[in-house]
Amino acid sequence: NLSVLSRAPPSSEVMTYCPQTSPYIRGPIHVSFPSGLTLAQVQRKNPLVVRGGRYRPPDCESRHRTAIIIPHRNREHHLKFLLYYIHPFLQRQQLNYGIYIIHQAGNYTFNRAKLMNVGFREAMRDEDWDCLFFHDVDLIPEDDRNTYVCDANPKHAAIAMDKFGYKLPYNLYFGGVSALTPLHYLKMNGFPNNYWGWGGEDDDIGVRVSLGGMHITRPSVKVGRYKMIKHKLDKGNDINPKRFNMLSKTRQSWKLDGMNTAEYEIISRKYLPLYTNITVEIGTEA
Ligand code: UD2
Ligand code: MN
Repeated sequence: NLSVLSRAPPSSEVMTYCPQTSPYIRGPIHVSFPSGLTLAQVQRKNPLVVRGGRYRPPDCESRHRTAIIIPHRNREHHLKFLLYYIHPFLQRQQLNYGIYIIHQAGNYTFNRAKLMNVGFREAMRDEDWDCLFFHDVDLIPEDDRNTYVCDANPKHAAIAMDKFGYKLPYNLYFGGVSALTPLHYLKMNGFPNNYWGWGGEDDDIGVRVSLGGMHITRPSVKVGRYKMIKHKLDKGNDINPKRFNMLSKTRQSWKLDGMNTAEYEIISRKYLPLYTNITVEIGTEA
């Protein structure tokens, strides 16, 4: 009897999907930076977050699997505040999620974009994520209607930041926080590996989106709001003087440099209570 064979299993065996729109979304978030906050406190406030900074809704099957990839070195004070805000934020969105800190080993010049390539490959080893959020450590989302799920095209989520007067600084801007599916990422050959130091890599990534045959989508200015924790340029992340010259060549270089050529050595992989820490040796400029 076909009708019996094709019947769905009894509902006690499968959790039903979460609603399309989470009932826990609240809208604007008041962001402040409480002094004396500790990671132990953040942990206590997030009892359902498990080893490696992973979470799934307890009462329904999430429709989305999102990995947050955060390039990092020497910003523990920012990381603490990001974790404090981002865990409850993602839980209110009923996501199945994981947080990855990609920590650059050593003191050589910082390379944000290459760390993202490491994060992409290493996160995909853990789970078949359907969306990756590439996220600066110092950006705190100010509205939970800014959902951390992917669109049909690469999404630039940090459209409105306090440091730019809550306006998009220029149309091709792709810095801060962006979201791509694994397919998007591979279509644009990931991010460049050769931008050492501050600047340029975000614009290169923006150009790769269109070279990969895609376009940038964004949430509304009302929702895509972020506060950047104030800071100075880090030691070891001097402004890259070659950035304009390199940017003029992205069209020639994007297929020769990117995810297909990212070489690195994993120093350690630790599944900590609030995040997975991947410490990586990414080498030096050629
Ligand atoms: C802008 C962009 C950023 C990137 C950068 C140029 C914004 C909000 N963000 O950030 O996406 O394009 O310009 O490279 O406009 N980091 C460390 N340790 C370091 C240095 C950097 O962890 O020593 C990480 C950290 O996640 C940080 C990110 O790299 O948020 C970007 O560096 P930044 O915050 O110094 O640069 P910023 O704010 O000008
Ligand atoms: Mn910053």
